[in-house]
Amino acid sequence: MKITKASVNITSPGRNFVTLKVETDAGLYGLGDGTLNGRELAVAGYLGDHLIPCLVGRDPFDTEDIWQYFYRGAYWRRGSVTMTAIGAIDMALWDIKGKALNTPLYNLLGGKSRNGILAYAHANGKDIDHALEDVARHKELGYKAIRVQSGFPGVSSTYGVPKGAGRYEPAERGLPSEQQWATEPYLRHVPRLFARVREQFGEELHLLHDCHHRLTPIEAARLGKELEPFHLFWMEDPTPAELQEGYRIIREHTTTPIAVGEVFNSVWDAHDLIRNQWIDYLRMTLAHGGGITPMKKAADFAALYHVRTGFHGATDLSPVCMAAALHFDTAIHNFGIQEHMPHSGETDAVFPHHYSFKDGFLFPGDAPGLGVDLDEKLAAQYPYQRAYLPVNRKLDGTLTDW
Ligand code: KDG
Ligand code: MG
Repeated sequence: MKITKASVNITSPGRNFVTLKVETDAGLYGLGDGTLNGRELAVAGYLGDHLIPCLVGRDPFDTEDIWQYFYRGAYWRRGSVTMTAIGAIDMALWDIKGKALNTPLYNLLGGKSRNGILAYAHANGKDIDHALEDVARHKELGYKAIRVQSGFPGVSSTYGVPKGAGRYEPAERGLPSEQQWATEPYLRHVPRLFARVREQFGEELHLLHDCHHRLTPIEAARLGKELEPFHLFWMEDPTPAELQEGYRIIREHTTTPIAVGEVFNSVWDAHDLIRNQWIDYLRMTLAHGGGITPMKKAADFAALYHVRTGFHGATDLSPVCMAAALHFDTAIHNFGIQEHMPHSGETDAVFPHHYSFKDGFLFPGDAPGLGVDLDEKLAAQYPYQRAYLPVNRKLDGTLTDW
């Protein structure tokens, strides 16, 4: 089989998505997600200008060699744009492989290690009472694991909490908006939030919280320690991870499990975190981590150190990435949990798919390959619209970490 053509589709059914379609002389095609929130056109350009010309003519079964060719052959390695572009190609090739062999992707990665994928939802509220209402709503929908975020006194808006009614979408159209941050009131507020959640919902529910990299290691250590009585499933992104050894400080002070990595793009971003057992869950996704080929190796490496996966699954990853993630989650042994922020009806219509949700679990379906498609006609009705994640500043105007 030979690759005859590859093209990039950009569509915005409520938010922007970049999809790579790789076509072959066997009449089969594969899809890969190349969406990088707020930097979509950079990945599309990188694919179109630099990678696609080198892809045409190759055998799509050669997933390992093609991945190494783009990773090693470029001289310039890593970075979110590069790795998302390589990831889109890799995902599309595995989709073709599954279709050619007439089997779902999970069978190519080890078969079924479990029957369903434990999913966690997002519950948000402008204050504790509203957050509790949203936890109750998600529990009613069947979720067994819920991430809880709420606004806190002293700031006018908080990242991760919608400003008005309606569904929460991290990116906003137009230029970046600015939001506020204040560490002390946040640190006082979060233990109160989780005390109330446990009081109302008991011990059975898995609870998660995302700090969005806003804390220093010692502040995160304090928060983790104060959250211990509420037995969180994880505390996410407590501190930026460029300095991996910062996580040692958190680890030495608290038994609250730690998840990190939605901004990572290589196993080298997590090498020390994993081998020193400073984290419990790796959140790097298939799309941003360079695709299925390197992520299988990263997951196997993590397994040696008792680290499990907890893939990022926010709405900025398209249904193509969600489908790939669910096959991966089904197959690997050290799966932990999968983030699930359901896409809008418009997005689901543009990307018809076989995966499904029931009683707190996700299922990849049994269609060959990824089991997801792109309705190009419908996609063309939603042209790209510039959008960014918000920027956050402390009350004195200083930019925060992300
Ligand atoms: O693109 C980034 C957002 O999806 C991210 O900020 C959401 O932190 C997030 C999460 O855990 O889903
Ligand atoms: Mg996060």
